[in-house]
Amino acid sequence: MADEVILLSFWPSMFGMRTMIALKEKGVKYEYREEDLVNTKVPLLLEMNPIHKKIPVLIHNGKSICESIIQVQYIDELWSDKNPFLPTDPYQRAQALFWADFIDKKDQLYVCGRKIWSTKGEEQEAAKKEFMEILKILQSELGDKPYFGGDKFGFVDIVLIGFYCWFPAYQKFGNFSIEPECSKLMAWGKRCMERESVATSLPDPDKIVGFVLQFKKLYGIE
Ligand code: GS8
Repeated sequence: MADEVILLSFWPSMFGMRTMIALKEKGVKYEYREEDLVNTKVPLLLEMNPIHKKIPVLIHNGKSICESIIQVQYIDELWSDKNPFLPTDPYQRAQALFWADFIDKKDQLYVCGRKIWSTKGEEQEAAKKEFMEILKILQSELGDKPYFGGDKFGFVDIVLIGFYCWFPAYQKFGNFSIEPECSKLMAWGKRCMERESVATSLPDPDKIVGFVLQFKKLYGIE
């Protein structure tokens, strides 16, 4: 029997993009269901992710897997014959998991990015500073390698790349520029965008800018 794979997500979500890229890298056929997070959450989302009630949710043959990093790891383990994301060497594997955890630790990159477009003054300045510090740490981990794991697009790339299409929005609403201090990281983003799985999963950055504008208006954020 063929696998039934459903992805509940929301198009601007960098977390949902991870799972989508992972499924595409493995060539897994799946049904995409867009969730309306602004209005009412559908019962299926609440049933499949009763703890966090968040997207993305991966539903594989009726069973749910929650949290994007765990989904990417699950996809890698289940469809292990094609394009492995995590290295097999235990030390390298631990390193990849460390960096994935670093990116999401206390939601740091996500929360700083959100503060950049939703706050002003001191709070916004602090968020921009922290955001750039995180990016610089990530850039130094990337070093001169084409991808975080070396020559091949892998786990950490999948975890981080969704933020790349948000960069123009962060820059516009935060009135700053990432490129001067993080040109290697920007080049990495461009490189990842050459992959079909990434190019077809990341929305147009202008669309993200439009989404943020709409969101700010809806919630009365100046
Ligand atoms: C984060 C998911 C998340 O924040 C993961 O899967 O990696 N750690 C989780 N999802 C958001 C949408 S992305 O902005 C979400 O579902 N929010 C709805 C809500 O909070 O009610």
